[in-house]
Amino acid sequence: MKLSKNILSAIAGLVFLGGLASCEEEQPFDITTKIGFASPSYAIEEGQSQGVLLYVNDQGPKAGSVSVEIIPLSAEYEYGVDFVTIPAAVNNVVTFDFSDETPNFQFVSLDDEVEEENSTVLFNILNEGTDFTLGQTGVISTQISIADNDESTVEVNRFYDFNDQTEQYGIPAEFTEVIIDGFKTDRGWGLRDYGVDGSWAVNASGYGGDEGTENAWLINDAMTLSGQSTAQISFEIFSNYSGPGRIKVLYSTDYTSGSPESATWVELTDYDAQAPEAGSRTWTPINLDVQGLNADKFVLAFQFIEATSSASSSWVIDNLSINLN
Ligand SMILES: [Ca+2]
Ligand SMILES: [Ca+2]
Ligand SMILES: [Ca+2]
Repeated sequence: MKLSKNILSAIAGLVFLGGLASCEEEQPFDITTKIGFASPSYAIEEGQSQGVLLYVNDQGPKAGSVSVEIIPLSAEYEYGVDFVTIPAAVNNVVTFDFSDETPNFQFVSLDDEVEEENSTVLFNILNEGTDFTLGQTGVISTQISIADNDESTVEVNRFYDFNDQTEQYGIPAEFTEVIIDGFKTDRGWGLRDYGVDGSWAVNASGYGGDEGTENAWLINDAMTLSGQSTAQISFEIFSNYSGPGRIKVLYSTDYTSGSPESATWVELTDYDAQAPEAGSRTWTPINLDVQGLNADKFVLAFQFIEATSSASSSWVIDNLSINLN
């Protein structure tokens, strides 16, 4: 009997130890209410908004104030310019009332038209201003990556000083001359050494030769547009002789080849206000601006009109720059 009593005691002891062990397994649970972010990261596109969700590791309803610090990883990424939060942040800290109904604040990326690097913004839950105990390392921080959504607008430049174009009366490389049917064909455009400081340049003349009137186009090869929406055109112009004959500056986004009359052209009438008088013999800078291009290509042209075989003016163009961006 004594032995069996000892065995019973031992069994009771084991049961007791087993009970202790199961109590100890429950001990790691921390009864302190902690708050953290629900996701370690988000990815959005510029112009989109994202709810930044928090959670509390406790059953049942919980409410309290939460303060979150906003840290853009680029100094150029600014509150109020590139993003805002709802509720609004003060000194890059957003404070809001967390509850089961509103477990998040809102991050709103502001859209712009600037091509830029993708941006990242970090968020840290702050001890100060937060009614909850902070969660484990990792969940007190989250981040949003914001992808830029603007097209690349590479700047494209062309410049012609014509100084390596020395074929007398020739048409410069990357240009085509087209004379409209019925007009004078023996003059028009041609390379001459009438340019700035006696350099080579392209000259429009109707003087001499056959009877008739000029309608001669000098058309630059098309420039491909890939998102560029503006063009800046500059050149220097000089006029000999004071008779009839003038230049028009135009561009097209649908000209392919052949007669320019089959395409749509926009005349840059700002040229007329800047152009020198016929026969003034002074180099004059011209600066023209085109906005709001939305096309696949840009074609610049000069049209020489109204000059006749006798006593007409001529016009020299040098240092032509075309800049798209
Ligand atoms: Ca944009
Ligand atoms: Ca942008
Ligand atoms: Ca030149």
